[in-house]
Amino acid sequence: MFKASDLNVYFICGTQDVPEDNDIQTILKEALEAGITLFQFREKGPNALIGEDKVKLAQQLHALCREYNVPFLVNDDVDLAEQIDADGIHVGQDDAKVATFAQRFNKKIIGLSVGDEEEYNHSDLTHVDYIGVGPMYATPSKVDASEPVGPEMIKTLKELNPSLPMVAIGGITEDNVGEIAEAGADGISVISAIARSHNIDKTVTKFKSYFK
Ligand code: TZP
Ligand code: MG
Repeated sequence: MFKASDLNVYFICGTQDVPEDNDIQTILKEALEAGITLFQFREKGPNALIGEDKVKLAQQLHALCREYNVPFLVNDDVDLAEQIDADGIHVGQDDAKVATFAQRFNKKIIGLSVGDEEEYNHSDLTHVDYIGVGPMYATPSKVDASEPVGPEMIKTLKELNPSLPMVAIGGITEDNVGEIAEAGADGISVISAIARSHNIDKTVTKFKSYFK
């Protein structure tokens, strides 16, 4: 069963996000040890794994998350999520429409990216468990990211729908997480702040302290 607190410290990662001297298994294990509350496998870009390699890595990371009782979500790839029996799926506005796969993900977690009020108003939230709102700030991790909307967007959307769980995304660091928490987000989702952290335990512990 999904709960809003699952969004507290939500780590997103794919092989493209990992520094050259590290690997995704090691980073995820450290993040899980430190207490992340949700993980999304987001394998994207020119060097992304595909086919069997992608399936194998997803299964391996899913198994690791299971050891820590942390839900494992797949970004975009509905077929992969179903094939490996992931705990859920996260899609963007330009990906498969939730209504087209919701039946296949009955009892699973479904997340949708929402950039602003207009996208919110045009989104069918019938089967959506949470929305990812952003980018909050400029991000180094998404080449086609739209203009930052800032923490104000969390406030705006929470006013429209106070009971819908919302996680902030995009350029969130230990230095600006306070503004996000203050705006009323249920949590933060980050790539680089954890994948590139020199002390994952310290970073995650700091993030967690804002969502108690
Ligand atoms: N969607 C909006 S911003 C973003 C995604 C996937 C990237 C977030 O990465 P980072 O490194 O935490 O800014
Ligand atoms: Mg997408």
